[in-house]
Amino acid sequence: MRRHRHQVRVSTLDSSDVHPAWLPPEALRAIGTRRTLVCGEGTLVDTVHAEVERAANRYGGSARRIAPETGLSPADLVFALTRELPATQSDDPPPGESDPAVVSAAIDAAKAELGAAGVEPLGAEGFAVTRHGEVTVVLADAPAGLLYGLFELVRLGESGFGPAMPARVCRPAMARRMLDHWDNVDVHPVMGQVERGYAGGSIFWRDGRPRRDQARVTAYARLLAACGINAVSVNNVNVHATEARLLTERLDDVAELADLLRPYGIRVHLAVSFAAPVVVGGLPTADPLDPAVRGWWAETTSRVYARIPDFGGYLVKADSEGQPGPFSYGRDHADGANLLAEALAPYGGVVHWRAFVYNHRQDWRDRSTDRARAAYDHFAPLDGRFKDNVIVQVKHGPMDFQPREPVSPVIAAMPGTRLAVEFQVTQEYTGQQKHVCYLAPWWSEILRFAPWGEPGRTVADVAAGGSDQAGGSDQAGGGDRTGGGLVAVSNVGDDRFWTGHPLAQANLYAFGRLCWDPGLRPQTVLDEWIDLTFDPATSPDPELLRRTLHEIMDDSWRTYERYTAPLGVGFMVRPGQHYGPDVDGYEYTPWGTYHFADRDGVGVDRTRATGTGFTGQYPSPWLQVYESLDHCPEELLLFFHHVPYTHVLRSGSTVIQHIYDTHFDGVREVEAMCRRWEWLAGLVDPTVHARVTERLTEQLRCAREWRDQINAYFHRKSGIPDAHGRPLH
Ligand code: GCW
Repeated sequence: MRRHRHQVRVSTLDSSDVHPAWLPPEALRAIGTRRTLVCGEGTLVDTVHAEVERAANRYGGSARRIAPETGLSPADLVFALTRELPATQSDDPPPGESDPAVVSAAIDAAKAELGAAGVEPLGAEGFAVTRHGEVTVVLADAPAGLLYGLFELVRLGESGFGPAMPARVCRPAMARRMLDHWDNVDVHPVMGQVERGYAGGSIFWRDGRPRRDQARVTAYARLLAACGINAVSVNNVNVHATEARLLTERLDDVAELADLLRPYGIRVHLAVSFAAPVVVGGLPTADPLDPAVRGWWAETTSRVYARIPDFGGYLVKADSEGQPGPFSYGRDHADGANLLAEALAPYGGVVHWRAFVYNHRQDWRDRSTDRARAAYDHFAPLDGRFKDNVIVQVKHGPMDFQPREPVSPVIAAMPGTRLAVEFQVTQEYTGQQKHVCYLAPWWSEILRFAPWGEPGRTVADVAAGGSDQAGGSDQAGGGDRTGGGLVAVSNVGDDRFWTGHPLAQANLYAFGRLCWDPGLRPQTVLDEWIDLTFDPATSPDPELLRRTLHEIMDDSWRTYERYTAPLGVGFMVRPGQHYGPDVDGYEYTPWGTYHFADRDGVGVDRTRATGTGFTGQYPSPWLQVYESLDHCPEELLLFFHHVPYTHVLRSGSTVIQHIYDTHFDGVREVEAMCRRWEWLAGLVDPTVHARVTERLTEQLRCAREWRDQINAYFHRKSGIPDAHGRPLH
């Protein structure tokens, strides 16, 4: 048998100045105290072994690597591949309760249990964890499953070794679970090293060069694997001159990152410029139908795969916010995406083609143009024309990662296309990692949304793909293709806490977990994160710690929503930086993000009857629900309707009074967060405590500013006083 014994580079990160996030050494304590056998071949099995060995060295257990034909030895934990189970040995076993025969019996029982339950095959990344006698067994069909099984055991801690441990079989809902870094190689004169980054510099790049902090990137890969991510795009979708060369002469820089991410099952993707044939290839055109252009992409892509055989594929932002695209050549986005897909297909690569295409130079005086319509108008007519390895990547909402938006109608409009849904873990419009804003409840709401009405296929089902036809409607489409999965913009930088705000780590963790299982409850995910990150078991008051973190974080997204733009109208942020209030900041600009407040009312009429017709992009029942003032969900009222300030909500309150009330409430909730956080002094790492305290101080200042500006603005516009006589300025 061929043996791979590469030295795996597992993190040597001991620099006490980088926070371990959800993988402090204690998270592996339960595993590290056990005797573990790891059976199997390949890089990812090497990683599992290295992880267990490191934990065993710290906590007194042992980690033995065995081949299927090697003899078993006494063990409490076994990792094995279903097709290469260690051979049973029963000749003359030494006595003892966990002798090799016991281990062997546990493996056999685990395998038999899988067979009886009819849960095989486990698939490329799935695994089973079972317990028989005194032995916990992790089985997988492929090495990646063992890696994810390891991290499942990390989450289980001691309970993974208890008599009551129920057998579990886990497979990811999404085949591709991806993070997009908006990291620049060169420091961009306006956007800096990381576009919309709120956690310092890039962990990959610095001042035009690779950063080469191997320990940091390895630690990152480990954290991502532990929450289930398996793909990373390493540069900004706005591809500038230097970054365009990552595809060609700077490919070695990408390969270095691929080498560091590979041991944790993460494939590298690259954002490329659609104009690459011109800007780096020296061709006169990037026309997707030009044979020389096709030849250039084929040749360039073959070089990429020669250097990085498991390269994931390309990510493209085309004809959007100044990025080049097929429109320059009179071609459409199917022509553009298929060009790259054709080059990637021989190697199994995919192209993520973003649907974020709109006119960012519109005339604000023109009330008929509606940015919310743009992605659907451009992409829905192209359904069925994309090659199989094109994934159209759609932002979850029709606008742009606002704290509240309806689900994008594109998600229901392209049954013949693989769709990926894009989230924003980086908090561009949700407090920029200065504000506590746990986003999992928001993402969970979106993933559970049924675009064709309930009961029926959900957004998560569309992203996962497959042949589930629960929607029952012809439009629900489906087929049996793998879906495009989930993608999110990363919130990580070179900050010592990774994410600037230490509590923003929970968003990164939660995104990975929801990709794996979109049905997880956000509070459960938060519990996992708290238990791993803060090790409440060693805290003097674990209950207070857990409860207080929940009180601060569970509802923090809704708190943020309360003190910012009201009732789904969006934006009202400072132009450019997107932080803090500026109610009219975008109102008379070309960006298409308006609220239309006047002395009588506020909101965007997107109805078919009297507005932009955007509601007509939804299938039933949402078309009717959103069209109707009576049925429209109130949190989206001003997204879909322009209403007078005196419009009465279902609560009985008027729109204007609702605006005042929610803004006072939101600030009160932030004040409560600040008090609660003080209780945790002494219960969490003092450096974490200090950083969060500093951020909360800013959050409170900013929330008050939002409250006062929004309330003053609407008071001045409407002339209507607060029913409770509070100061409106
Ligand atoms: O929300 C906008 C951001 C841009 C970003 C763009 C996009 C990378 O303000 O900074 O560009 O979205 O998603 O492409």
